[in-house]
Amino acid sequence: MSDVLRIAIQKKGRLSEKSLAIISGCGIKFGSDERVLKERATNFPLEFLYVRDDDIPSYIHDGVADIGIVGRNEFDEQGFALTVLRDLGFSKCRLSIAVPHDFPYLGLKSLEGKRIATSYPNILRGILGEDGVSATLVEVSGSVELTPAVGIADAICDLVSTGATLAMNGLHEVETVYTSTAVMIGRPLTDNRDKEAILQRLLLRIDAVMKAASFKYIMFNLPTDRVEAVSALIGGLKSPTVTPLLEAGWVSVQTVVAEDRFWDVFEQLKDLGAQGILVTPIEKMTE
Ligand code: PRT
Ligand code: ZN
Repeated sequence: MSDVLRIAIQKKGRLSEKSLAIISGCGIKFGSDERVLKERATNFPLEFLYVRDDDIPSYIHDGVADIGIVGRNEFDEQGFALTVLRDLGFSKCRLSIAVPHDFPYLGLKSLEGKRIATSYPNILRGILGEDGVSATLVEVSGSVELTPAVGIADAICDLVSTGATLAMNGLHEVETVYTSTAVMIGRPLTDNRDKEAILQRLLLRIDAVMKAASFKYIMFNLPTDRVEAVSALIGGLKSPTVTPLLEAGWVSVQTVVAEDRFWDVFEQLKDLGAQGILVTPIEKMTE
């Protein structure tokens, strides 16, 4: 196989570290010299292009890169006909309407005829359009939070994660209109079977890494007569591995539990008499 798959990754910013962590979690090795703009993985046919996140969708569209990792917000705003290959779940944020404290906000209709500053005019236009609201969109590329204070907008529509920036600028978040996470996007590779095969290998690894991250492996000792109750509790997953202990009336149980249910399961296991509960992260996992 002679071809390489080219992936565009944000050079420096909120997406960079986690994008690279996912790829290296796939066992793919590469340097980490911040000055490099392009590099080749040493043990997988993958080439990295380090670019600004705004450029990623157009680079893929133009064939400069084959796939890339961007915020869904950027992808939807730019509107290129590309495919979302995977939702990677990190860099979670929301696009929200925020207004100065003296703005009487009662819903999107309150924005009728107002000036709204945003870096996401296409997404916002779509949302206002659905509600039949017509407003003047003031497109700015940064410091959106400043625009009401300097008198160029009545409200803003901007990305929020903690909300601290809005609060610092005297703005009040009144409505979330869109939510975003990092996504892996790509163009059709049907014209290149080698690249398509590399992509499928990469996606298989990414799926295993993401699946592993959403589960924990747990082991514990349990009175034998509680095995059924524990199986019911763990539910949804394949039956746990149950091994008899030397001590009569006790077994050792090994199973996986979804991360989001972990504490709930942990507490109930204790109530059911489980002892010596050991919990470990899982590195890779498949069906
Ligand atoms: O230089 P380059 O163009 O590559 O980077 P950039 O500065 O355009 O992007 P970057 O790194 O800031 O963001 C990349 C992506 O991260 C965005 O497209 C989103 O998908 C995602 N993301 C997640 C965020 C935030 N969280 C976020 N909080 N993008 C921006 N913000 C802003 C927010 O608007 C506010 O101004 O960060 C500030 C702090 O937010 P609070 O709410 O925590 O105070
Ligand atoms: Zn950017």
